[in-house]
Amino acid sequence: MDLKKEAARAAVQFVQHNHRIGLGAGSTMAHMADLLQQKAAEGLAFRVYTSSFSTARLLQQKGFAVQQATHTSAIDLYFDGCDQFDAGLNALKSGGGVHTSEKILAFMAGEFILVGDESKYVQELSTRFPLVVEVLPEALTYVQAQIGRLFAGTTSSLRQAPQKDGAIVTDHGNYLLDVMFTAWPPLEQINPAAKSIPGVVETSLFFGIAQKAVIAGEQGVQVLYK
Ligand code: ABF
Repeated sequence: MDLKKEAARAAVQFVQHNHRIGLGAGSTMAHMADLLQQKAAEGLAFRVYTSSFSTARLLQQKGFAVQQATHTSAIDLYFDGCDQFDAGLNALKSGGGVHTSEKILAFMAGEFILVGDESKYVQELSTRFPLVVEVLPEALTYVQAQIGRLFAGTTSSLRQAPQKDGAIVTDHGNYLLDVMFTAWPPLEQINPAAKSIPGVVETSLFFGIAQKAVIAGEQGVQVLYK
């Protein structure tokens, strides 16, 4: 059984007529796109937005006219996967490096709903995932030094694209710093501290944003509320 698909199947039930729906990136969202196509075929009317180029292409292939987030200040629901989330629905979303666009839509949404298999749900976020910081290229070295000062004991590295033999550049033309912690400081302190550094665009810690999480496990599907 594909648990991510089962979670997506349960999550798509929250979509109502004329909703403005946002989708993030990743394989769980690919399942959401499939299931939304079925909902549309059954006559449900809704508009779709996305933070991810790859999800946009997928949605367009399924016949959706993907709306540009630029032209709206609010959407109804934002669905996204994550690397991990904790009991407070605080999430690390560092995989795709598209967290800046994801966080914009997550804040624009009336409800941000995390979707994934049960492995994503942990009591405490693990430090095996980095805090990913999107950085303006001109500030790279400065931000890296400041992060080392603000977060003692961390190590940070510029995310590389091996196949291109260089640094990864985000959709916004910025760099990504993967910051590894040995232990998380109080989560609520991380974003205010990181974003106080000039040149930091956004971090991959989604603290206190999600209202719901839909997770699927061998025992079935659960909806968790903050
Ligand atoms: C993106 O996809 C990232 O924020 C997150 O790390 C990843 C989750 O992927 P999957 O749904 O394939 O587990 O949302």
